[in-house]
Amino acid sequence: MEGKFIIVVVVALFFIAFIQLMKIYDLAAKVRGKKSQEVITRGENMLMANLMLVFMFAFFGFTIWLISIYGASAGLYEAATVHGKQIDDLLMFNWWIILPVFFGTNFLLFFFSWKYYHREERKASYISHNNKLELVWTVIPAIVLSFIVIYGLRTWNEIMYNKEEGQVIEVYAYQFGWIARYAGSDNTLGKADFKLVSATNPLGIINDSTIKETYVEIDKKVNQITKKLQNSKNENGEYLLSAKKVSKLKEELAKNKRRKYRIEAGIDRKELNSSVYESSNDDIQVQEIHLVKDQPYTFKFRSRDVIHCPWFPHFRAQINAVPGMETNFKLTPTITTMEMRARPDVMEHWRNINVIHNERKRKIGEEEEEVLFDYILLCNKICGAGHSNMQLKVIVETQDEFDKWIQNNDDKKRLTISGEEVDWSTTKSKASL
Ligand SMILES: [Cu+2]
Repeated sequence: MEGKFIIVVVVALFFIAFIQLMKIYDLAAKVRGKKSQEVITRGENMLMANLMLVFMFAFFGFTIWLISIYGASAGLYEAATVHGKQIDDLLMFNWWIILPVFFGTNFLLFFFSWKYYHREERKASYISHNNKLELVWTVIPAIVLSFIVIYGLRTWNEIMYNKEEGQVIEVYAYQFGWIARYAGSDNTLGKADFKLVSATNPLGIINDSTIKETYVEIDKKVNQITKKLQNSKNENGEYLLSAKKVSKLKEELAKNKRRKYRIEAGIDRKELNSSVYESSNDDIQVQEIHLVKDQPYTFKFRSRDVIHCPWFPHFRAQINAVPGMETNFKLTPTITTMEMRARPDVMEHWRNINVIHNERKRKIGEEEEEVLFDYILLCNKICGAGHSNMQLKVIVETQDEFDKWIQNNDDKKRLTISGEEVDWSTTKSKASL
């Protein structure tokens, strides 16, 4: 940290010194009256031309170095989904077109600047128009671009309009975390409504009991505020509280009443015991996502507050979670967590991560440990102060391992939301799929 700071200071000072030197040089030249600034010598032009070439080589070298370090892939390691491979192929296809064009055009740009630098005796030829040239630089890019666009569009359609539904899993985003919900044996998620979201019903699931609970909660608040207002009156019926406080309490009261009214207006009572709402009975809320290898899944995303961006980097899957609407993404994982951990490139990467991790642990006097690779769900949209906390572990496993996990309901039904422990038993859900 300190070292980096010193480097920044030194570089900044160097630039300031350089600018000051240039100023002095300029002044000195003026004093000497040797030449005005407009006269540029052949030597100076040549120097500029050569610097163009130097810059070109540095630019190319830096680009190649970056590619060698970060690779050309769309994410870490081999894509772990069926469509992920398609996305990586698409990206590689683009690279193979972009890189030759990048090197070719930049070479021409700098090479011509070098070759045709200004010389007194030389005169540039004047060409006002050339149809052939226009045709070449219009038609060739158009053909190449249409290849890129058609291939991209085809891949997009295959990924987004894939008919296979598979298991449905909902991912609910909030500031700052995720809740996942399996659709259960009927593979249909129970309806949910933002207006019913509470500490015990974080997804806002609609059913008789959650509505009742919410009403109890609202009534309690209404009673509290009403009592508070009544108790603060004197014998003449005047409030002892400040006018500001009274209007705030009244506002709060109206808000709670309005919430109840909205819930009542928004939920069709006739439908309440129909299958639409009963499908929530077998939904399972979890704190990590378990997936079975080679099985198709449909992820449905909702957001409670702001736009989040669910991102599975190893699956090459990302889509926004937008408040007030549902988005979805279909994917089929192809590599289990265990298989991924055993891959040589992954092992080497994590060996390095462990070296850094344990160095830090030693520094703060903590015991060393081995951290292992895991798939992860991240938020890829800066959504507030706790954005970086939005992580959810994802495990890809065999059917047997998954069955064992889903049937054991201790570790998956409890979950902490902003520090409070939530008891999931109050939200209706059965343990088995
Ligand atoms: Cu977020």
